[in-house]
Amino acid sequence: MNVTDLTTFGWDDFFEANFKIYAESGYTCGRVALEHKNFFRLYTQHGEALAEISGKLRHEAVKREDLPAVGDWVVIRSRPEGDRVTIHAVLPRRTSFVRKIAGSRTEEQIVGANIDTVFLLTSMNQDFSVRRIERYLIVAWESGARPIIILSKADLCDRVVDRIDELQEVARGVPIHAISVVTGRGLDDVAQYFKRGETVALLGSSGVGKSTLINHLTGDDHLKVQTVREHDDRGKHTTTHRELILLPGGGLVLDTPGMRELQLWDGDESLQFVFEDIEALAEKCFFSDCRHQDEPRCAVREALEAGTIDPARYESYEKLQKELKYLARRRDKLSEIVEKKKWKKLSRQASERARLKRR
Ligand SMILES: Nc1nc2c(ncn2[C@@H]2O[C@H](COP(=O)(O)OP(=O)(O)OP(=O)(O)O)[C@@H](O)[C@H]2O)c(=O)[nH]1
Ligand SMILES: [Mg+2]
Ligand SMILES: [Zn+2]
Repeated sequence: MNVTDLTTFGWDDFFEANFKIYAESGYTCGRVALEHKNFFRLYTQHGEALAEISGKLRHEAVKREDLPAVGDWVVIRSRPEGDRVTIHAVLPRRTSFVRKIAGSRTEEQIVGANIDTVFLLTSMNQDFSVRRIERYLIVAWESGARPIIILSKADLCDRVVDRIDELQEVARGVPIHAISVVTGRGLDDVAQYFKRGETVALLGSSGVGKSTLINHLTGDDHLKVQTVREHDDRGKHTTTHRELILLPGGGLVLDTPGMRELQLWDGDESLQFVFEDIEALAEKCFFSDCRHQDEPRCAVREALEAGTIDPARYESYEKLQKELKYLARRRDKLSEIVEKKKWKKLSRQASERARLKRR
């Protein structure tokens, strides 16, 4: 059998060190490429494999994040029967891109694990939104991956330079690339981010061209793409699942379904970082707990009146701040519940063991 070096899929010393405790018991490793309803597709040393979660792992998991997500390195053992493998553990994540699930429930979703670089895509036609990019940047910084802003469909826009200027204000040093798969513009520039063993995730609304870019990189049309209806913000959601794809030139890329909303999960520090300009002003307010409403000598209000900060940007900052505060409260409640659940599980297991002993 042709044995592949796991570093092709991003394996390195970090994962090696965390795998040590399993190494002697005959376990091996794989990386989650795709999640189906009841099983996972993995990249392993011996090619692709289908995997199921062991009963023990499923039983012991108290939160969704305890279970494997796309991009995770998992500890596996092959089964004597059939060609499936069993997942016994998830190795610690180096980075994880987490959002709150869509809708009102407070639950996190791991969009991708162990991502090195995240492309935040926004197309240059009707999808273009500086405010959306601000939100994406917070989640990206929070994930631990390096964000890159990609403006797609440059061929459909005659104000490319203006758009880049507009974004530069909020990007705070994050590289911005305008690309087009039609004219080929910028494609060589983005090629630099695809390196052997490194993982790039593509995120953005439906129809911005994520799958099209990947098809261009792989040189085939493995992924389905579809024309978007003009002026229909519901889009069509062509891609329906997340998939980690190995590129012919080395490197891995994660295609994701378009997100209608990217809700924050956590990110106080990232908010401060993304809105450093406003945070710096707030420090100059006379009152240290200034709410920037009607307090005297408020540097933020002064800047807003003088026009040195964009009111729309300030509004977005306030909105995101509120969202994070609300989430922090919900999460506190949630962790209390999880803690209780964990105790219940543990004590149930203990009494079960005691019962078996007595028999
Ligand atoms: N003009 C132009 N069209 C593009 C470009 N890139 C992608 N498209 C078109 O945009 C449409 C949507 O592309 P997809 O790649 O399916 O978009 P996606 O981001 O994967 O969408 P979801 O899978 O729904 O999230 C297709 O018709 C593409 O041909 C580009 O650079 N220029
Ligand atoms: Mg797609
Ligand atoms: Zn103030």
